[in-house]
Amino acid sequence: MTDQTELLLVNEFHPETIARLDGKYRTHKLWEVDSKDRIELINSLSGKCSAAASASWEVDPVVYELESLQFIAAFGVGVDGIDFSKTRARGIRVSNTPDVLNDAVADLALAMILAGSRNLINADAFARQGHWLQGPFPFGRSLQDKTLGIAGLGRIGQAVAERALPFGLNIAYHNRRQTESDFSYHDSLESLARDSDILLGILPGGESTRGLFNRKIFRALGPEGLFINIGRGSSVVEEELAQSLAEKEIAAAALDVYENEPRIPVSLSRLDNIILLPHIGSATLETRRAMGQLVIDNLAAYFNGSPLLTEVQN
Ligand code: NAP
Ligand code: 8YV
Repeated sequence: MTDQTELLLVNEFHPETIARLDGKYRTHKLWEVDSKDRIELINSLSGKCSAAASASWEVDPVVYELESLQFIAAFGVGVDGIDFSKTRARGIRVSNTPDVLNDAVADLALAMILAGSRNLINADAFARQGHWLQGPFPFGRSLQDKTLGIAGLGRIGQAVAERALPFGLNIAYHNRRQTESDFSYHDSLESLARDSDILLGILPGGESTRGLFNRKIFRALGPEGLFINIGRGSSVVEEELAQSLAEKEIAAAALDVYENEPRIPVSLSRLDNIILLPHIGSATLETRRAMGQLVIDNLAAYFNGSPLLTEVQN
């Protein structure tokens, strides 16, 4: 039976989870309301509704106009969509969905490493289009004894490293702080890039990582280097990546994330030495369901007055 607790749903982050929340709470769907009428909905919920659920990377700022808002349950681990200056100032608590997506994102990272090293997407087109009849496909690159540089050795970065070791890759990494791992630490991204054959970004978004992957880093990676980004698009200067790829300052790239999703710059999409994926790192049925369950469990904990399962400390 639906209880009468009011819940604001900010965007359609996962239809299956939304349907489960519809069955549990009195839900209000912000995205179904015209932008100009949203403030009216928000005002009508004032004093009655204290919780919202939203995609973690995208939150309509009108949500902060809800005076009684005390909790945002975010679907996703990267909380760059949350305005922490507002949540901090107002004591609004935030939860996210860490760890349950590590395996799916790390699996995709390995798929990108393999597809990039062996040029799989172009190989498929080559075979399909009959070019094989004119001669063999150009050689790819082996992984054994190469160095995978991980920018962001956190939960997902660690899962990528664990998968990469059996392929014979050496692991190096850069974080702001050295971890306890035995992997070789670089205190700058440029030094990591210089030491890497494959440079993989799995950094959060936000101001501290904005534009970190720029031409200087691509030049340090070098003409045989493969660049992969599965963290946030805002960490890459996309036009400089396009120039480095076009001028063969690096060999190839594979991206899952972009600065202005779902838009991908033409300067990137016209190149044939880049693999472009539509932000599918966590997009498996099982993982999205587990993320949804964590949103549901955090909301239940909030409404019961229990500790949140995965509160973001901000
Ligand atoms: P995490 O455990 O917090 O790891 C983030 C790592 O990045 C930490 O090791 C952190 O170390 C490092 N870092 C943060 N800011 C940095 C900076 N300015 N310079 C250098 N290193 C920095 O997070 P996670 O769970 O692994 O997730 C990482 C990110 O992946 C998320 O925030 C999200 O943006 C992205 N993601 C993408 C997908 C996808 O579908 N493509 C899916 C899930 C997550 P220090 O704090 O020591 O610097
Ligand atoms: C998205 C992600 O959240 O968790 C993250 O930070 O980038 C993804 O898992 C996902 O696209 C759902 O919005």
